[in-house]
Amino acid sequence: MTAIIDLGHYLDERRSEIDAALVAALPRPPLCPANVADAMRYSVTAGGKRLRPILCLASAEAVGGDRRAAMPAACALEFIHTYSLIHDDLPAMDNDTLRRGQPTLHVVAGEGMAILAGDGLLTEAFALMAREPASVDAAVVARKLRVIAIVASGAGAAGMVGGQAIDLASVTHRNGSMPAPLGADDVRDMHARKTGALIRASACAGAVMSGGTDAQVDAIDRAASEFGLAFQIVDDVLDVEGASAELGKTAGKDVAAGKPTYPALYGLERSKQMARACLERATEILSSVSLADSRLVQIGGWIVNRTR
Ligand code: GRG
Repeated sequence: MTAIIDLGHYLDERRSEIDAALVAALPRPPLCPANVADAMRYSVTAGGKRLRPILCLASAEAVGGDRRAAMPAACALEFIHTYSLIHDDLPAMDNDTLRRGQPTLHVVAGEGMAILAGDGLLTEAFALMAREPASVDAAVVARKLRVIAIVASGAGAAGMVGGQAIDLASVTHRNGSMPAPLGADDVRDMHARKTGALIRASACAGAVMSGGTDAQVDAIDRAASEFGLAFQIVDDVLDVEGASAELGKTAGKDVAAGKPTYPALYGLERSKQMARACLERATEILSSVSLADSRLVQIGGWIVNRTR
């Protein structure tokens, strides 16, 4: 019980640090036009669990570093995540009208502005990581470059964008016909890219930026891969069991769209067991580098037990 209360307090504290840093990092006039600044701020400040930046900071702390060094990467990861949600909700993709409990950006600002706000957030993410923390120390510069490469591959065509491309092609062909359903391995690969890659990048970026050893970074990467899978399984379960009001997005959409989900492949109970098994594997991996007592394991528990 204490651990749960402690975790809640920890998450609230990190969330307020992150929220303040995100607002400070958003570009504003006269640097950029007010309309695109407003659109970016609308989606970034609409809420959200801040899972990716929290993971980034928790990894930095787990390896004994100063989490402030990881804050620019943490904000960059939330910018990238927010851009992906804005673009995913567009009529050309999932065509959704509710996100983070608010009307989606294209509903309030139009499709063109939503595309631009997403483009802006993606680009600003890399500008932020390149700029901050400002240092000429060769070790810090080398870590920043490594983090930029990690985030780029998590977000790019080998990662999130690639996963979204598989998802898009799994629903309808361009000629309107239905493609063959994805098998279990394809579903796993799609999710490992679409959701897992940015979660892995988040955890690794924090550990690298704070000077984690290669063994620590490797273990955190493998544990985060389990977290990513658990996150997706739980997301699919919540799509079936959750209510739109609590989720802040439209529940039941995956089933309605005939998407290949874990409950559809394995059933609800087996899916929940699979998510718990991911947490057990992640805990073992983190134990192997003496990180079982870090916040990371508790964050894994939060991912598996979340209700939104
Ligand atoms: C458009 C390139 C591009 C990629 C989109 C993230 C994504 C890829 C699509 C979102 C569709 C979706 C609902 C995926 C399931 C997992 C997921 C990323 C859920 C949303 O993340 P949360 O729950 O959201 O962390 P909050 O709002 O809490 O930050």
